[in-house]
Amino acid sequence: MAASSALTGQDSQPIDALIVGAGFAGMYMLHKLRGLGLNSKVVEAGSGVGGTWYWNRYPGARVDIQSLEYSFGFDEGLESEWRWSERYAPQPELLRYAEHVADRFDLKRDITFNTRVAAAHWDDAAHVWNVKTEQGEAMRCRHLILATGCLSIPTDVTFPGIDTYKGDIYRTSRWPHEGVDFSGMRVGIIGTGSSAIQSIPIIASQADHLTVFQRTPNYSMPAHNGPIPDADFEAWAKDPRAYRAASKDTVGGFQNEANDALATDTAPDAIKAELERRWAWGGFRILGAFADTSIDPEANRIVQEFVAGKIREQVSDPAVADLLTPKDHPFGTKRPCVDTGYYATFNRPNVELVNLRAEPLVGFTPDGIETSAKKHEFDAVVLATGFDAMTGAIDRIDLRGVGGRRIKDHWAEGPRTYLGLMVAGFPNLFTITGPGSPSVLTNMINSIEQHVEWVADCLVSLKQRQQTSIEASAEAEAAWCRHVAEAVTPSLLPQANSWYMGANVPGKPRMFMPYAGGLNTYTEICNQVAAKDYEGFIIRQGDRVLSDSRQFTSHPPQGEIPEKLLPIIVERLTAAGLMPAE
Ligand code: NA7
Repeated sequence: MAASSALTGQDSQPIDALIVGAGFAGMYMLHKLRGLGLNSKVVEAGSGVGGTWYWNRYPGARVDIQSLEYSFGFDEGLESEWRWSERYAPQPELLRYAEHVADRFDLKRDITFNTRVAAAHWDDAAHVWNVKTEQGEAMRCRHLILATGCLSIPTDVTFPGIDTYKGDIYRTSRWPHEGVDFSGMRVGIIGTGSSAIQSIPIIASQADHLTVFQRTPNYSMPAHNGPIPDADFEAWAKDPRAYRAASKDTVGGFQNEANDALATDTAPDAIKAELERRWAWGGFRILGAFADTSIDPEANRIVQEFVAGKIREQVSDPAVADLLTPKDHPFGTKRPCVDTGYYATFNRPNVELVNLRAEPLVGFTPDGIETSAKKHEFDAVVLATGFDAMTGAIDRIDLRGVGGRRIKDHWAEGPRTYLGLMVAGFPNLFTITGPGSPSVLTNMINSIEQHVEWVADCLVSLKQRQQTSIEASAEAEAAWCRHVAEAVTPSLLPQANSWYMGANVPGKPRMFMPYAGGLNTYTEICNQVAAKDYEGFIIRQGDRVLSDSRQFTSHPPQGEIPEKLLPIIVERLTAAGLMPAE
């Protein structure tokens, strides 16, 4: 109960909104609310803005969506004055962009840095959030907006004997600001996810020797990075509004030339030509090659084999190429990586691949890492071991809603939300790109813009009508969770042990967290919900309930489903209990 909460008894006037996090989401949220005359502040754990791009400074860190699309579109002045240097901007440039946004809109005067929120308790009587930071500061706000990022809390992975190791240990997600020079060193790296795949080629080019400890290989496509071709820039610059609108009106929030054709209906020569063309283009374009690869295992196998062939082309030792080829998950069911020279790095004489499946990691020694087969000596070790994705930054806050209910308890079987935006029993709490929203399956900037604008409209509507609180109904939350499951179940996505499923964190409930129905569909649903006077939400003025529509009745626009895929879809939905058996 709020009455017994340690966070009551504060007498300061509540501000309209407290935003947690000064990454792209928190910055735009602040700018937007300020423009609407709402008194808003941000607290940020780091000493600067940028979120992901503030923390992840490992060598080779860069965005994997093209920069022309991975940048804000909400302000034409900002858009026209910034010119990206490369197709896929490197982290330092992304951080400069974040700084530029903060300066241009004078955001820092309302951001408190080096401050992490420890607790936030809803006060049932006063209808405000009482917030406490790890630094001991107390704040009150009507609305609490978590812009805490989907990949911001590293997993707690540790290894026996790690404290005895005498060399340096670096985490990709907490890289020293001054950088690291590995020249002349023997280096080990644990992990082969995106962070490792981006950093391995650079570390290998500096170090005397690099040992890569791989448990599970990932699929990676070449970025073919370089300056933005003039033709691409001109196509974008001709009408950036139209370009952005087209990006947002896609499943992934970026342009991918999605093809309606089915691989299983296409002649082998034509498949090869299409996949080659997309591979040469680079990045995620291959994901849109055929409409059935995300659903039909047969179609997916065609792409798997194509990519395996590409790995063999790049890696001269066939045994190493084989080890680098994923075999445990369909293509695209874990976030594919986008690299610059990753596979070719294994042709270097100073790079060695250790297969932890055959030679498990025993632990650290004072001099390095021991596997069941050998002791490896290192001057430095890099941990590229991933994140407690989507929920980690939220459930680490002592967050308590109505009646003192803790978010951890509410999410004991996986994160339940309504639209990925709000949680039943947690009034006036918003999550930007939260679980249950398209978020990590999309271009994050476009998802952020859509969420920020929806939340801002909602707060304006509440204020105009002197409404004090909005809360997702339990019924709407349950209906949304079911819809999230319906959206992903027909696909192959749940078949991988991915961080999308919470599979990389021991003990984390297995549940596919992001909404797989597409950013375009999702935006349409959110707009319908708002247009129906926030259906599925309970709106109050003080204790008085003003609107209580409870049910979520909005429906996603129905796209055409190729007839050939229907039996697979029906079978999976039926097996999951999401469709009655005939
Ligand atoms: P990822 O993609 O979660 O990769 C983490 C890697 O670390 C992965 O290869 C893991 O192997 C490996 N790992 C984790 N724990 C261990 C232990 N205990 N022993 C050995 N290997 C381990 O994180 P990233 O930071 O690379 O990328 C995250 C996202 O950021 C990425 O998807 C992009 O969206 C940007 P495993 O697969 O579990 O066998």
